[in-house]
Amino acid sequence: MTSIASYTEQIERDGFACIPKVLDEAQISKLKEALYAIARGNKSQPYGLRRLLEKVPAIRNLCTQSCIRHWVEPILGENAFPVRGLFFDKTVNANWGIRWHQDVTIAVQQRLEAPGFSPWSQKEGVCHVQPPLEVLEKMLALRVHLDDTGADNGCLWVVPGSHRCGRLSRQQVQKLTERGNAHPIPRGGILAMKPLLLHSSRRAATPRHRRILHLEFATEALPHGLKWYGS
Ligand SMILES: O=C(O)CCC(=O)C(=O)O
Repeated sequence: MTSIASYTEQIERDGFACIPKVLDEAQISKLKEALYAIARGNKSQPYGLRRLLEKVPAIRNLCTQSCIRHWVEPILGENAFPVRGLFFDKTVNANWGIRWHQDVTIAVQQRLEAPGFSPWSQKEGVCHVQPPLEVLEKMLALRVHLDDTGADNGCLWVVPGSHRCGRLSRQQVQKLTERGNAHPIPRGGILAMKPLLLHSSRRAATPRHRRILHLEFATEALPHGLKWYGS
């Protein structure tokens, strides 16, 4: 059982924490059903989906439930709100790896020129931008695991404490990755992480489903008239 005191300490010190048992089998089945309902009509099952808060009411609803708020509010406070929902899977047909990186992009409703917000990009028709560090520092992501995720099927690798180093240069990233380690999470578990934590994931050696909901939370409105896309 993870205590809130040790959880908040870990998030502060390491930038992440693993919580093994959060959702039960019934919750997991409902979420999978809701996810695949929006993907029906696709020939193959999706390995990545965006805009989940808008497309899947069950996922927006999950963000309000006590099993999730329990891990969000001690870090961001009771005014925390979800701002982005993504889905990632790895399968035999979509066995991908992702290089070491920090999550430095947020989704907003509309492009407005604002100091410190740059560069801009579009993903699935939604405006994305890199905000100043202080915006990212006040965010938290919960990666909700719908399958057992181990070192053999593409679990997350992280560099503990790297979230405290600001935006990292390519050289810093290369040096820090020597300290990276893998974090298997069982089905129903959560890996909570700060966006600036250096992380990566490898192609699965034994490809099988590795379904993860990546839910991002913030706690403050954006400055200069910008608005979070998902709020
Ligand atoms: O789910 C993964 O394996 C990696 C996803 C990722 O790197 C990200 O969300 O930034």
